[in-house]
Amino acid sequence: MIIKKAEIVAVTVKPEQYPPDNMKEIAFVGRSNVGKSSLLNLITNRRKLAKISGSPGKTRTINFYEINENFRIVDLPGYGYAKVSRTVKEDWGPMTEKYFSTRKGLIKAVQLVDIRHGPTDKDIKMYEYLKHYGLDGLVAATKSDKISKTQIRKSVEMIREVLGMEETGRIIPVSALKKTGHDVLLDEIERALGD
Ligand SMILES: Nc1nc2c(ncn2[C@@H]2O[C@H](COP(=O)(O)OP(=O)(O)OP(=O)(O)O)[C@@H](O)[C@H]2O)c(=O)[nH]1
Ligand SMILES: [Mg+2]
Repeated sequence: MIIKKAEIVAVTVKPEQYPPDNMKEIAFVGRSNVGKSSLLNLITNRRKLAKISGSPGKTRTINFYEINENFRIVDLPGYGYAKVSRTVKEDWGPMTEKYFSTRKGLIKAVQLVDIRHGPTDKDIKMYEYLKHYGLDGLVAATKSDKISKTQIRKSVEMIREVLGMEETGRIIPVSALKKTGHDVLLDEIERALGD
């Protein structure tokens, strides 16, 4: 897939603000700071489409990006960051739950897991949650530039085991820094959109 056009169409905190439910959507989920916004910029080849920051918890809204006027990528707020205020943490559950439980166009999630640390308890819970909605099976293992090729292979196996992923599931190492893995991920997204 070649991304010719990518634009942000909505920054939302509640369903009334969502764009019309008339396109297929792919959600990006993962803990805060795992690299969701960076990966979005990488696959769309737009350096500043999604805001990136050194301070975790940057994305606190549900952001909708329209791709090729054909489908949307939805950047969800990161979970599991201890230092955000309690109100922000309390908002996370209901806000994302609303999206997952009501969105008809949502067909697949890309769950991001840090390749160095593997899945946290919250990542495992998230994977279960995605399974519940039939959205599981696609994981991007982020920041692959931080470890060696051998370690990448081991980590991918470990992530598969810890998440209890099925044979058909895919784990794709990606690096926003080295700009690798996004082509494979895009192929998988294209496949999901075509199914
Ligand atoms: N080395 C390396 N650093 C990365 C990579 N991807 C992201 N980062 C860094 O990780 C930090 C967080 O990246 P973001 O893309 O903002 O992460 P996020 O998941 O969107 O974070 P929230 O919006 O807080 O949920 C930034 O400092 C990025 O520069 C990568 O592939 N390699
Ligand atoms: Mg972000």
